[in-house]
Amino acid sequence: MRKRDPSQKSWAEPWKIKMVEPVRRTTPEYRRERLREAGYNTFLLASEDVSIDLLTDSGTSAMSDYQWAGLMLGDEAYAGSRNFYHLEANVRKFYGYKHVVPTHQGRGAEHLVAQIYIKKGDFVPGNMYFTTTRMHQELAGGAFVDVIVDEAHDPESQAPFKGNVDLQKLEDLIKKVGCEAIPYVSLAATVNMAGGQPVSMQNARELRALCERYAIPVLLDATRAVENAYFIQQREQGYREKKVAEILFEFCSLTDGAWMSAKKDSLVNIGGWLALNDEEKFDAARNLVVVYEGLHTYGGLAGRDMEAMARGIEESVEDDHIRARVGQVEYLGQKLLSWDVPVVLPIGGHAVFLDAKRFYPHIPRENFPAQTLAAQIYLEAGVRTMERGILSAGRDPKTGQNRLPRLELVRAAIPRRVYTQAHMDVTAEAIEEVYWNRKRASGLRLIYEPRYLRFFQARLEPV
Ligand code: PLI
Repeated sequence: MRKRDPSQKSWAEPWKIKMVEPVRRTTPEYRRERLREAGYNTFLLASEDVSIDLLTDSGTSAMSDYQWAGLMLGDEAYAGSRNFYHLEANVRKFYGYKHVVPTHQGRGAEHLVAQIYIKKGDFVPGNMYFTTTRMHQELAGGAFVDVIVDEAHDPESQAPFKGNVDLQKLEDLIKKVGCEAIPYVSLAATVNMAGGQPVSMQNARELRALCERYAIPVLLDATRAVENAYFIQQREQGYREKKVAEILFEFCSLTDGAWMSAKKDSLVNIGGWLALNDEEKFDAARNLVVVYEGLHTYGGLAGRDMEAMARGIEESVEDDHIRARVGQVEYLGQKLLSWDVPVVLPIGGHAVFLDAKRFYPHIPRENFPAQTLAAQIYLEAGVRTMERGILSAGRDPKTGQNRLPRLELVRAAIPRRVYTQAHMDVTAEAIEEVYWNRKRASGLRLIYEPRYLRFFQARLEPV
């Protein structure tokens, strides 16, 4: 009997569509006007003026019928909602941590973690910064120190685990500042700003051993840890036969706690949590959450939201789901690669990242090549993407100077279970056309810059 090689077989999404939402199409003239009004910042466009929205994979996923059914079972008690206990049980079961505090979203948990662990003058090493994570570390009096492997800053490196921590860099920092000045290691898996790149199990294990020697906790940004587990299954020796759920559990067991934006992996439109194994730190978190989010059994969420999150966790770790999710991102990335469009390699878990430095070598960094590219992609086809370069990096709080990250990227993030391959085709074709006409683009300059996380609300104009 003739059989296809399993590695050559197509995959299909393990779901079918039950409800649809119309997408509006617009003309280039219309978009040019909207872009100008939005100060050339894709965050300031109205969603209704966007045809394919790849701004973010955060809170933009489609929930399943199982999750929607869960919304109807919301127990909206102020205290002790049954949905909280379901959420707590699933965080324990799938992530393995002892104690759980819900928060309204990821940055709510980042705020608590930073306030509880960091004291003024501390250093927080991490595998590349993330905007809100670093902001909360700085607001708590800490200074973020990048200890990711060098390959992470090289968009052309094809290393399979570009999210890994460089243990030498970390140990050098520990020796320089002393372990008392390091409240925890901030480990993200996958690493968003590096292009959705994963951390290997081996690296996490070695990190754990190093930190144990110096009694430094390892805290995980678990926002896309399921995607990270999928990459371990695909790329790391010894994990091919393991389920993603098992790999996730093992990975988390190498850390002391985690914060979560459930708006990504967990397939909900709002929600997050903080989970800690340490009793005392948990007690502090349970106390502080009352001040900023809500009682420790709802943390700023409705009971129904916690139910959707509990159910989303179960669905997120299914092997078929995660294969299709990352597979769709890979599909878009490979298409662009086959047309020689410069993208970050390897293709990440949640998004395809375009390398704006290679796209627009003639646009100087101070004229925001990546912001310019995001604007051009919207103009071309109504596809919304996001800058991840010098604008997102912001200014050094001490010197006030622009931070200059090596990476100057545009992110096309794919919401989960929302778009079809045809949407990916249209997106790829639009980006290719922008690439054909790349020499005609000129940069942008800032005309308004907010104090915090400037990329969200900055306004620009063409130079
Ligand atoms: O947007 P929040 O507050 O639910 O989560 C903050 C957050 C924390 N860590 C990581 C790795 C993130 O990616 C993250 C949020 N990311 C957004 C909004 C994004 O568009 O990637």
